[in-house]
Amino acid sequence: MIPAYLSNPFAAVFGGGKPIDGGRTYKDGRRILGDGKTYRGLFSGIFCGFLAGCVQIWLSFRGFKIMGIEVPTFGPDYAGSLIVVFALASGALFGDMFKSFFKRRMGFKRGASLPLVDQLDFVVGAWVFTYLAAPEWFVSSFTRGIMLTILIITPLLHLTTNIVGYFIGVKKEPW
Ligand code: CTP
Ligand code: MG
Ligand code: K
Repeated sequence: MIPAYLSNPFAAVFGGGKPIDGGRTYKDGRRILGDGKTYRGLFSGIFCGFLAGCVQIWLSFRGFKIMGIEVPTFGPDYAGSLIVVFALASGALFGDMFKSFFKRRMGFKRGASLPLVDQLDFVVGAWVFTYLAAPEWFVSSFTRGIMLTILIITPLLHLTTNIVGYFIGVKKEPW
């Protein structure tokens, strides 16, 4: 999940400039996505998440231990792993963008809080993209156990990073 977890904050750090919707409004008169979804954020976020995933794959080449315990990382299919890493990083930001579209339709302004949805949009996006790229990743009960853990800890983790982002000035709101 590291590529998905990193693409979001890096989009916030490097984002800005031309909005993806080009400033256009939808039939309802509201912005299609809003100024919070920019090309720079999208591409820099995907790039950083992908890069982090490449480091993970490189580490799994060498074998990766924390406190002497072998950490299961990627299997020997490195090409397949690169695709999954890309799916996680890009799916996270497309999930986030998809959510913004629905937030605008519901009349929520850019940055308005939608609890749980704001924290899990990128997780769902990352999983949908990964499922499309490599459905075999979802078959094991080990994976399903991890998925449940992620759904529980992510809202807390996300809130913590956003509070940090707010205080260092890269986020406008602490959520
Ligand atoms: N960001 C960006 N491009 C993206 C995603 C995020 O530039 N594709 C940047 C924006 O500066 C955005 C910040 O990261 O304000 C935080 O992202 P997020 O919380 O997802 O956006 P919000 O501003 O809250 O907008 P929305 O209400 O649409 O979620
Ligand atoms: Mg937000
Ligand atoms: K978000």
